[in-house]
Amino acid sequence: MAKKIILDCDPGHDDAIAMLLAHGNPDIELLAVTTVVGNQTLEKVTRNALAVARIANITGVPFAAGCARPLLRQVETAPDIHGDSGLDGPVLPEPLISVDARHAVTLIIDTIMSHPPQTITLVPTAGLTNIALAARLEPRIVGRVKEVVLMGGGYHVGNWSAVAEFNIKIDPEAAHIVFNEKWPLTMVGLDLTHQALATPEVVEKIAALGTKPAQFVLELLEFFGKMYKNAQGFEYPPVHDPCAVARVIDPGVMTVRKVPIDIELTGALTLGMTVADFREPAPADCHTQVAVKLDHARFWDLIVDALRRIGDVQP
Ligand SMILES: [Ca+2]
Repeated sequence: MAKKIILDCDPGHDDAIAMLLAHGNPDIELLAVTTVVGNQTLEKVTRNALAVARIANITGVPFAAGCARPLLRQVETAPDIHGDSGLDGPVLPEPLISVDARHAVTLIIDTIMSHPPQTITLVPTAGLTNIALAARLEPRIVGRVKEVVLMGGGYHVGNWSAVAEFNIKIDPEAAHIVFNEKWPLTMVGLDLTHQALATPEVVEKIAALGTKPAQFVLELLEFFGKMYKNAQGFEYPPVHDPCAVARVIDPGVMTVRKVPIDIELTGALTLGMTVADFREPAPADCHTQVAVKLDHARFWDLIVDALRRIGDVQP
């Protein structure tokens, strides 16, 4: 039976690839795509999500726009990585679908409450504003979702400060809510995603597909790679967000460790740090785990396979 997910995202180059993986993989049923301010403004990332839907011919899936700002903090976006549009590089088509009338938080709650318990996995790949508000507005979702598998954080490394990762740092209070709710939570952080590099070998495999969606991914990776080299000195770009989707599809694609994790809210230098406690043994009631080691070949095979199945879409 396909695994049902809600993808909460801020496309974003790697979010776009996460969408394609979720859509193209036969073991995933994409129930909803929700957007939140992050890599760019809410308006831009929502438009990008709808454009990606057209590129991959994603139909029958509701898309909803969520929060336009973090709970407490001012909006911070990442044009140095994702450009002015949030998805610079490829020419984006005009979307063919429009957003659901509901707020993303309402759509998330409605979707979880209308399905049997323990059947839906939440996959956030952006700031956690929508997810935090959903948990506060309808606390029953916490016991109802199967698990949360999110891209964010890093237990040994940051990218938006020395110790904090972008998705957590832009809305640390929301992250604090999400990490402290008692749902099973897997953090797919930078420690893992920095292993998901789009190497020339990977790019070659995607190019060999010769389809329009594959060409779209190549153009995303080209821009993303250039920005990552300039902004953070990466030889090849780390493709973060699809790692969380891949974990849901094939848990064996990465190894994890069960460790308590909390979010730093008061540190003068460490705001937004995901503090993971690796002391043994982990407490019996520990509900969080971190991804540690990626099987690089197995991960990229999933992406290539999803693109192959999507095929050559005629938008
Ligand atoms: Ca993202």
